[in-house]
Amino acid sequence: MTDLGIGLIGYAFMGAAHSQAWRSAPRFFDLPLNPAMNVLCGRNPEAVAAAATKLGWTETETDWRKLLGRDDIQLIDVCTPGDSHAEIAIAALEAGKHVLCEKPLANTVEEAEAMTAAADAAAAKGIRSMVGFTYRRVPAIALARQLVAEGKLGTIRHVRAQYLQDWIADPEAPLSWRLDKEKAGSGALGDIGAHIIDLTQFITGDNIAEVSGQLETFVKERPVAAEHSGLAGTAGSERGPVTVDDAAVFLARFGSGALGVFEATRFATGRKNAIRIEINGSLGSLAFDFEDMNLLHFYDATEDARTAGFRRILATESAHPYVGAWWPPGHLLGYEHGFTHQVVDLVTAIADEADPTPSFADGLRVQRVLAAVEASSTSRQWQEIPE
Ligand code: SOE
Repeated sequence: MTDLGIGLIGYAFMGAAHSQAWRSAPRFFDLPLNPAMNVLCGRNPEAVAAAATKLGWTETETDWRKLLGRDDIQLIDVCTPGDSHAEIAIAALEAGKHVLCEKPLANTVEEAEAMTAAADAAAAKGIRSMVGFTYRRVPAIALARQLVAEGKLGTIRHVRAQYLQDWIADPEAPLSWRLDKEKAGSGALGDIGAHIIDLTQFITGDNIAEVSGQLETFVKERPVAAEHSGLAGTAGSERGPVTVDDAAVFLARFGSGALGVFEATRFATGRKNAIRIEINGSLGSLAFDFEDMNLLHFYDATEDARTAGFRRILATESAHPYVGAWWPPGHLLGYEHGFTHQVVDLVTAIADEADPTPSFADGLRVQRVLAAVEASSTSRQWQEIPE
């Protein structure tokens, strides 16, 4: 089978998640190309070498530009903070490499536009790109999309979406790159709000047309982290400013007229990674919570009122999206499986010479919603999302 040589840039949380996906995808799914884990790239030579051994990469590089000239690399996987996404992804596409880029696509709309233009130019030459909104590939979420696309919910009226975490609720939790606007672009809004914007647009097949929102930074200074690698480092005695939002809330109106209520926060004490989505349509409703990610709740409003009620669907049957390649019914899947499914769909699209989704254009659409929420928070006015 033909190899698809992979060069992965970044080896912290996302680098590890993507590495396990590249490792596991060909072992559970029959892929049309063989992902070869050729090169892991990071700036610190010792640290990247140790990570490569642990995560299963053959070689390392310390300069990402070197990957672009290598004949054994056909795909660049970008797992760096947002401030380098545009530069790396555009250079890679121009060098003829397929690109998988972590979310949010970029730190600004301008960068996302330039990336989308580069992706379109590359697509004309058969070079593919995808943005890593992995939660689309949780089987229960993919099933939700199927049910909506089949018309089971009828006309969508309400979209309720929350992404709740609490990892910086403690004011003494140290600064990390995710709390630095230069590196991350925004805070809870772009890091986790971006996921629920993408998920609700994906499930409903509809785009957000306008928003009215508010951002808040509850803790404005924090201990400087000794090390800026993962979600948080080790606290030192020095303090520094938090330059991003801790929480974002917004109202939305979708193109179809459906109303949306969104909330993204890192201050929901007790909620670790609760992505909660509820959609109400004229014929029924769907509800999902990532902290119970194998379940999808479905209410069929056309059923006999005496016996109708929310049905708890355990999305672990081989008839459910992606599940057939894994375990028997009831043997649950986890966070990492979404990353594996992402790789499966990307590799399949490359082999089929098809454009994978979510595309950079989808990432740009999310970026425009993020920018509109920020603008609305400042102006205290509703903001339209340009098409
Ligand atoms: C940190 O808030 C984070 O890792 C996000 O960056 C991810 O996208 C999300 O999946 C989990 O939380």
